[in-house]
Amino acid sequence: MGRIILALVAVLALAACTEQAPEITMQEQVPADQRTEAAAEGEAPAEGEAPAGDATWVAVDIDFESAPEALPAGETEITLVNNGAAVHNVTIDGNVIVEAQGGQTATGTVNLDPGTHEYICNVPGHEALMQGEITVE
Ligand SMILES: [Cu+2]
Repeated sequence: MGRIILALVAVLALAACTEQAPEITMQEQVPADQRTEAAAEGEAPAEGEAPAGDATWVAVDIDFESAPEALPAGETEITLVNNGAAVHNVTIDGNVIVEAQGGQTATGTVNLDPGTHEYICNVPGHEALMQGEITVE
């Protein structure tokens, strides 16, 4: 009889112990401001693209990919973006205004009267494909 009572006491004691087992709570949430994210960088215009509305010619081999259709009268700075490998230039009314080596960008200044002006690239062999007109007002 004495052994049974001892055994019962032992079982009760065990049960009491397991009821007091500590609770373990995992807290793995990371605050939003501590998450690692790639730093946002300012977006520069893609290289080789003409800014909209600018007096910019974009040359390739062998063509003017884009060119302004109109320019203001008076002194204007123009930009030649040369995305080709060959040298190209912008020649307006027979005057070379700006020339850029392959892969380069250059600027030049022109003073235009109102009216229609012809532009070409006067590098030998280019004019047939690299020419157009701009309206100056
Ligand atoms: Cu050219």
